[in-house]
Amino acid sequence: MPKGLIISNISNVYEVENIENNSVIKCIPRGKLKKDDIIPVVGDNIEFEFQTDGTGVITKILERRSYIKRPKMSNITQMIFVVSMKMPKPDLLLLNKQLVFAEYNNIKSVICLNKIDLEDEAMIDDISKIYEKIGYKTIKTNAKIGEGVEELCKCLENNITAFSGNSGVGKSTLINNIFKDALTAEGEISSKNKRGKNTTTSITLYKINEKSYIADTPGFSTFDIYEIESKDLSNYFPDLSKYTEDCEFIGCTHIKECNCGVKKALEENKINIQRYESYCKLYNELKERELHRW
Ligand SMILES: Nc1nc2c(ncn2[C@@H]2O[C@H](COP(=O)(O)OP(=O)(O)OP(=O)(O)O)[C@@H](O)[C@H]2O)c(=O)[nH]1
Ligand SMILES: [Mg+2]
Ligand SMILES: [Zn+2]
Repeated sequence: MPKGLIISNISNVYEVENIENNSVIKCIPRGKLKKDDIIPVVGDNIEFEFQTDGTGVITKILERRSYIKRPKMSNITQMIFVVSMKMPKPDLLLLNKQLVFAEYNNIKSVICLNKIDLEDEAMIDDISKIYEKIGYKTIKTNAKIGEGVEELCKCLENNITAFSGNSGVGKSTLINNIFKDALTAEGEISSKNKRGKNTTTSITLYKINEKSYIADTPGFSTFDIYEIESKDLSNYFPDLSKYTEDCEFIGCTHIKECNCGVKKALEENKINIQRYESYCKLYNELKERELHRW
């Protein structure tokens, strides 16, 4: 049975890259798949059967390494969180939420600070340092002229990478630049990956080389971390979780308790205040939802 990778999906039609020869086949899922409630998504490795008209039928979804619900995608190994330095201004609460999401889903994070041409270097460095200190890789880019794109390309190797960030931060511009880079090296990608300038509305995987793909995804504004229980949230803030063993109370929320290791570290400037505030805000959001569940 031929094997393939789902690279795009519009309603019931899936574009599948045939592993054997890289050709792209339009497929529909076999009816049975739906009854079992396993619906194929972009990123799925699948088995398919050819039909007489050259299209295919998806017969099996192979085991997923990771699965995210919104946007629906599987097997992502890395996320690049694009933050615009200006227009729109940096949304660090969203970034922190996205980093939690990636930690929770076991996906590697890279932070891309874009539109560096529009902001002071010192301001950009401040943000970069906060996240580098926690252990996140940050890359500074000016997508408009391709500055920093080479560094970005390096971390794409052997990954299925999804780009995420608010509308207008520059995801599509970055991805177009990455393809310009790949294009000069390999020439043929262009026609397969014709891309418009418009706001992205569906998920598509673009192939960079044999083992590397990138996904341009529509606005992730509804970034969903509600599966996480409030009591576990600090586990996904590596800069906070370092200090939770110093908390006096078991089940310390690090918000109101005294003798809290996290709050002590905050007072000693070992934790960035903006990160801590995001933690509190997200904690309260999760707690609120938990209360309304009953
Ligand atoms: N000055 C400057 N402008 C940029 C930069 N990167 C992107 N832009 C501009 O910002 C605007 C939005 O860029 P897009 O790449 O469409 O943003 P996007 O993140 O794909 O947006 P959505 O598809 O709506 O989610 C465009 O007008 C780009 O030309 C940059 O580094 N510097
Ligand atoms: Mg876009
Ligand atoms: Zn605590």
